[in-house]
Amino acid sequence: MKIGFLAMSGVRACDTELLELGLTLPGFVERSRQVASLPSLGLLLLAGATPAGHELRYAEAPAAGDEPDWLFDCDLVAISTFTAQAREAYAIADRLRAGGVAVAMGGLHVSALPEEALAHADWVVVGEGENAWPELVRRASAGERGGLLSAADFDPVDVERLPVPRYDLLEGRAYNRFTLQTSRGCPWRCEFCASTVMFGRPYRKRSVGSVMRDLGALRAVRPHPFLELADDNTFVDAAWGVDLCRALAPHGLRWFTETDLSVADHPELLDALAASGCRQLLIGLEATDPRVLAGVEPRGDFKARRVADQLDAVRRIQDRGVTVNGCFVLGLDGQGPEAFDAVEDFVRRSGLYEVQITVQTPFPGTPLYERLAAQGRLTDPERWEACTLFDVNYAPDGVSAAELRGGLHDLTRRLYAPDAVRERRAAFFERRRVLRRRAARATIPAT
Ligand code: B12
Repeated sequence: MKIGFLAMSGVRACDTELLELGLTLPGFVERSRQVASLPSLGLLLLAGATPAGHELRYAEAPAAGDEPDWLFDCDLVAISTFTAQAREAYAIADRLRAGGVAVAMGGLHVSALPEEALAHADWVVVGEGENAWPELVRRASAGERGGLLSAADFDPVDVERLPVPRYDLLEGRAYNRFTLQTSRGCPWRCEFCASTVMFGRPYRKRSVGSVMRDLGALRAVRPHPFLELADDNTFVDAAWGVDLCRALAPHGLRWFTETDLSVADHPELLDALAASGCRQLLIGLEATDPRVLAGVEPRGDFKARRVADQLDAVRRIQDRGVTVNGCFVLGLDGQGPEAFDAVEDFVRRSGLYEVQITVQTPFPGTPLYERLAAQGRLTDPERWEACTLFDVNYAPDGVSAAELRGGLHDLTRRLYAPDAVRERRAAFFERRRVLRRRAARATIPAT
């Protein structure tokens, strides 16, 4: 069969005022540019898991209508999508099917809402695709017309036996960054997390050797990639983290990942990170008030417990030369209008190099979605295009929806204004210079 793999690409927001701000504020635009062109690791893995004998091709569509014509010559097209672009992906699927092409859909959104997706796709896969996909391909090539497959009906995905992602299918396309996975899931259970819905149970890390295998496959086609690890929480195991960094170091790459604040508790890991080319850690601080964070992570109240150390932990990491992108969620329950200033104040005091502010977003399948639905607080329950992390689609309880939107705009202006961005960066580099001078003086032997 001719099999096409189609990812929805790009970043999204519906709020036009925020979009206009985004176009003018450099700090905001920069991260969007960095991530907007990430390839779909999920689809590259599925391509790697496809039984031999089929012709494979990969594509990306920023919106419905932008899908390439050659997809219509395929026998089967696998579409991956997140919630914000689910409706656009459905529109493409409808068109492909009208053109006689069989469509399979998977990913976070359709895993939460398989029945919805079945109205637009012949095949829908719930959960991780590596073991279900080869069976789907076998059935489709044997003439079966479609159906619902669930990862739960197959062997659990063993992260030590993941297929090699088919980075070669990306051909010459331009990307700022390339994704690679070192682990799946996260031990924490944050109520709003849309990612652990898929990979969360249990947390699984790969051996460093198998990660290096994938890096080899990537470097065979892109010798000097900037890596973005597509993990949920990379450094759950600090000792393993040190091994990973030591294996990455000789490659001379630059890389970025997401992890939690406990990374700052391990000096050896921090040294290894810096030496390995890690440029930035994205860390969900979420809020600065422990009362607001109480219960957000129900397993160990991790987020609330770490508040007292947030400031110092950011400094410990950045003092090693690795920048931190501190992420804050606005509109959490119990968060009043004081939260906006509190974030700005924290950013200034901590010296955070980078900051990301988003609004709490009830993604389908998350405990947050269920709770807000039960409380009657979802204002647009199925307006999936508003699930962007930048649009307000529920009734917050500490401020009104309008105040939340206004506060987000205002804080965006303050945090991403050219001067604010310049000052943050200058402060980081100035501190690095000071620390380096101090270290150099300490190593000069006394005469
Ligand atoms: C890389 C990434 C991106 C890339 C995606 C590139 C691409 N086209 O795939 C870019 C930068 C484009 C992106 C954009 C956005 N993202 Co994003 N992104 C991620 C990130 C960091 C990693 C995703 C990843 O690679 N996972 C690893 C792969 C292996 O998993 P996977 O894709 O889920 O694939 C597996 C299964 O889902 C399944 N599968 C997937 N597709 C298919 C298809 C078929 C046919 C089958 C059988 C199986 C199958 O099999 C795969 C292997 O097991 C996650 C956070 C995280 N840590 O996971 C957020 C995340 C996925 N993003 C999120 C969001 C909100 C967005 C944006 C809306 C942000 C915005 N405002 O624009 C946009 C959405 C735009 C869009 N394209 O739909 C949310 C999604 C929640 C949700 N339910 O939608 C996440 C979880 C982060 C979060 N904060 O909650 N993102």
